[in-house]
Amino acid sequence: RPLGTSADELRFPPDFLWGAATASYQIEGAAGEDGRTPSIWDTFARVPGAVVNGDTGDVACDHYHRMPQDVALMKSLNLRSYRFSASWPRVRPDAGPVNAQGVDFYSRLVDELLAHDIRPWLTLYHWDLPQTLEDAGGWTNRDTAYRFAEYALSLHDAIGDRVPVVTTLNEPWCSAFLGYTGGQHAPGRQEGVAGLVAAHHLLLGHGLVIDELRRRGATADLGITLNLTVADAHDPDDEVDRDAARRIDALHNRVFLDPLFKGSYPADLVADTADLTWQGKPWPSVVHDGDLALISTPIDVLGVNYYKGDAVSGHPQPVTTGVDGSHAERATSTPFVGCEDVTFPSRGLPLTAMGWEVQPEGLTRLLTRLDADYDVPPMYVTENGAAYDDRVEEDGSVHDPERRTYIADHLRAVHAAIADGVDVRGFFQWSLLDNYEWAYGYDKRFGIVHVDYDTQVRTSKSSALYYAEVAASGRLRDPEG
Ligand code: GBH
Repeated sequence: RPLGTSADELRFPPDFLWGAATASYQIEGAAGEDGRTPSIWDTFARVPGAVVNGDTGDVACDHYHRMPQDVALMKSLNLRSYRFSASWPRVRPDAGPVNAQGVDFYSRLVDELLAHDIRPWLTLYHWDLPQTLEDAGGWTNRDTAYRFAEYALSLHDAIGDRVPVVTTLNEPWCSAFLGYTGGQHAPGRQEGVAGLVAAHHLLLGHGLVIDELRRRGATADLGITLNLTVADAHDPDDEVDRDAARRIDALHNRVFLDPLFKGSYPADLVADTADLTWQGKPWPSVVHDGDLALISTPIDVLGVNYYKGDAVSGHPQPVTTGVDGSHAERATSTPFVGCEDVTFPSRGLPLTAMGWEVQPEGLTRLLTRLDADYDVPPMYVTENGAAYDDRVEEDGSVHDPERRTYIADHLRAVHAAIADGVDVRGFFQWSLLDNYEWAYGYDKRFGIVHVDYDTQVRTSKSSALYYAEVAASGRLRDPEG
């Protein structure tokens, strides 16, 4: 057995993939350079009240101009893989013809990674839809799925031969339900059922890409990344709470998992949403014959992003915590369509700077549940991490003991799932760098590397040094030791 355990250290499989992740709009900057046109996030960031401090990704971490140094930084942290996303409006400005300069940036990035023996992990879509497509209806327009496939294939033709892992979508739940139902994310639409319609078209885009890449004989591992939750009834003996937890599980997890791995939408979700119509017809009319067969085309890897689970109640609650949109001035609706009655009570667990409860054991339960309930391919934790209020000391160092503990506790949770026989093959820190935290702007720092946004100086936090040691040794030691 590859796994060894002793009282004070846990050993991971020797080929376990240690990595860190970022996303194009969150780090690149260079928003108007080399032919890139606006995405929905460039637009949304300028809507008054949409983003804390009105922050935009215009400059972000200036990674577009500092890419070689950032790859050297990854190497110094012993990373074996780097998960990044490509900007659609950089590769195909206004969703039009391919932009050679845009493609060249990703081509140089991939070469730089390979030269440092760091495995590139490409995400095709991490939320930056070309604004021109949103102007035509965005993800509520079926045509967007076909445009996504067109973009994906053009990027694959340019760099696919050098990229060993390609995932289509990052967290379609956020794109669909924060973008079109709750309105906390771009494009900021608060249109209830539109989230379900967008979710279907995102899944269709995923299926079209996987199917077409298979036809072209792609050699890369292909997959998708989902953000999943563990929805626990606040009071497990209360039927109303149990039913609320079931509905949140359906609208967060199974709405994607079932089409991908069972080729159908969950019956309870369809029944719950039977009254919701889109363009005058019941919303499932957007599901055409053949769509679910495409969407359930087998994949090679499943990316799982985990930050926290949720306690769920069907009763009014005085105290809620970590709820999406709780900070937003303008978005007042829940991303869970038809769940206006659902609340997320605090469990009194420790909180990160996001107000999210720290719940590492949820990650073990999530991975184990996926393995039990679905015929999943090998899984990777493609994001996990935490925001804390870090500051640089006078000697130039950044001490973040809470993040070290957070990392250790979640790696222990992954180890427990592997020890239970679940096939988990890698782990990516969110994030390599402090970056643009969407509706929270630069206010929240998720990096294991600190970024000074005035000087663009990068400083590895003590958590980065801890993670680098784990990555090099494959062993998890006491974070305080
Ligand atoms: C991931 O989302 C993202 O993939 C990544 O880009 C992001 O930086 C990271 O997590 C940290 O958040 O309060 O209305 O603004 C995880 C799921 C969904 C959690 C959106 C934060 C905030 C919504 N995220 N949510 S809102």
